[in-house]
Amino acid sequence: MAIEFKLPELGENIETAQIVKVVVSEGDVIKEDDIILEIETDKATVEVPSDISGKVSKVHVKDGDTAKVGQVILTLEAVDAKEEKPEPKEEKKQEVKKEEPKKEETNVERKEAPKKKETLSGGTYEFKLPELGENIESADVTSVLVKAGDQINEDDPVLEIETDKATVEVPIDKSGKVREVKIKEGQKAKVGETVIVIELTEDVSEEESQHEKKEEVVEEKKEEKVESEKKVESELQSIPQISDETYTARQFKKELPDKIAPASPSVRRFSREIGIDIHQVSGSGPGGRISFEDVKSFAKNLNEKISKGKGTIGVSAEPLPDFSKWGEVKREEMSNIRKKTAEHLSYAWSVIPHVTQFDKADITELEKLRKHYSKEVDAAGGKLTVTAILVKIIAEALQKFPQFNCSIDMEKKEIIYKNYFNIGIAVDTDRGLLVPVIKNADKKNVTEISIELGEIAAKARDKKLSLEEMQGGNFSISNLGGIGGTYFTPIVNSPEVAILGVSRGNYEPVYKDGEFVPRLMLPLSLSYDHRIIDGADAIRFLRWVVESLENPFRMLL
Ligand code: CAO
Repeated sequence: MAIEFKLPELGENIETAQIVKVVVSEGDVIKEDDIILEIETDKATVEVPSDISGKVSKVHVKDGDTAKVGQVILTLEAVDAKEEKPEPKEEKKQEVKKEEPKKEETNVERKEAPKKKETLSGGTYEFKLPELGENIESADVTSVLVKAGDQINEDDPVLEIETDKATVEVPIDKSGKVREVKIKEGQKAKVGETVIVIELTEDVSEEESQHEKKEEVVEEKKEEKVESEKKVESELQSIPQISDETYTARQFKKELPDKIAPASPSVRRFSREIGIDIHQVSGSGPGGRISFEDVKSFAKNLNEKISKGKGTIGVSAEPLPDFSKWGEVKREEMSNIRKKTAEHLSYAWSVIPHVTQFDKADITELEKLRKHYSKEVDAAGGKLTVTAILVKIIAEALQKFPQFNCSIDMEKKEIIYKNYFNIGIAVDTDRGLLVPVIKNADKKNVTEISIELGEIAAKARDKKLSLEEMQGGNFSISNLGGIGGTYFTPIVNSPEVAILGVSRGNYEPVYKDGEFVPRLMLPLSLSYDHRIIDGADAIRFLRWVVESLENPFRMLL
């Protein structure tokens, strides 16, 4: 009887795929899960395994064709189990191996291996529910994945369980034939309770197969390496698509079970979880078997290549057009300050989930005070400006709202609260933006801050700032009001968690006591890191700043 294999669903909105390689030929006998095609969609390159078994009587597509989802790819004739002799199978395997070296040790084949040996040690092994984590004593069995008579290998998942923390698959730690399953779906199993009894299989297969495959592996390794490097290169060419590719591959595997990579289920799962396509990983174990370490080192290398090659966070620079086509152009190397600013701000923008909160402060009264005390501050050698006053107000606010005076350590999942109050001031220079820091602003009065602000701004413009003077900031202020503007959205100066943008103070009609009166209003923009600061905290902080500008006496309370 003829059976048709059609191109399966490939994911949402994917209707066609390009056939990169047809791996089988007419006359081949294929089994369920054997790879038959390598295809490329606009999102990923993936292998297509068969979901049926039989002898290929007709291949309807060729390399380079475009096939539609649902299109007939192969016609197969059902074969008698006996007809599936080892000889042709071996031939086919070798052919396939030339194209796809890692296919040689599929799960299907691994499951067959012990059958060949059939060497039972005679011993039985009681598999007990392993430790599941601190304070977890039992788990609900949501699924039993094996039954009596099944041949299973070390690392095969045998149960799916649910604790109060997670749902996980439990892999077995020995190979053998299931004699008895002592637990049912829906039951509770205690840690240490015997859940499955197996008849142990002597693990001679590993050694033998290693010997058999040794020569093949050496040759295949070379091909595999070249293939894998090519894939990494192509991945680097299309970094923005990495997430798409991973997503599609995952979607795809939901429909077509992942039984291709020569790796244990736990390694495959780990690889999936960290977004690595296991087919790109070269295994260092016997027969190219992929270990946890192989996946980790692949991911590490990929990350290094990405950051070296691109200098940006996970986003490649788009190729530039030839601008000279449209007119005269001049290329100029970036200054060091510009390079650093570009890298630092790209990093902050990519990593920090930014939100900007706006508000306005009525600084009419403050302006009167500023003018009144200006001469005094002038005499002391400073200039009493709204920036200097804001430094003092922010130093006070940081003490009242400690989550604005911290940094986040995402690696350790910790928040670092600082018990000092250093404020960075963005200074506009002809070489670009510099952010010197006023240290311990909480311990200085407004006159001292005004003097220091004048000094560091002058040093910044005269290229006299030391590195030390630009380090250690907890919060930044960027005042563009001297130049103009209404509102803007400043970028948080990572690893700080918030920044105050100040725009130009202007007289506006404000409705007060039943009439419109002219008031000097200062627009403020507070950008913050939403990982650590919530919207409600942000507006409370900004309101406190606004009220302190409107009534400086408030700071003394
Ligand atoms: N609204 C209205 N007027 C303002 C103002 C505001 N928000 N901020 C400052 N001014 C006024 C000052 O009162 C001063 O006026 P007078 O000379 O009449 O007194 C004038 O503008 C210039 O002020 P200043 O710049 O000398 O002093 P400052 O302390 O307010 O600012 C500094 C110091 C270093 C912040 C500022 O010179 C500067 O470089 N600003 C640019 C910051 C920047 O580039 N940010 C962008 C970072 S992101 O790209």
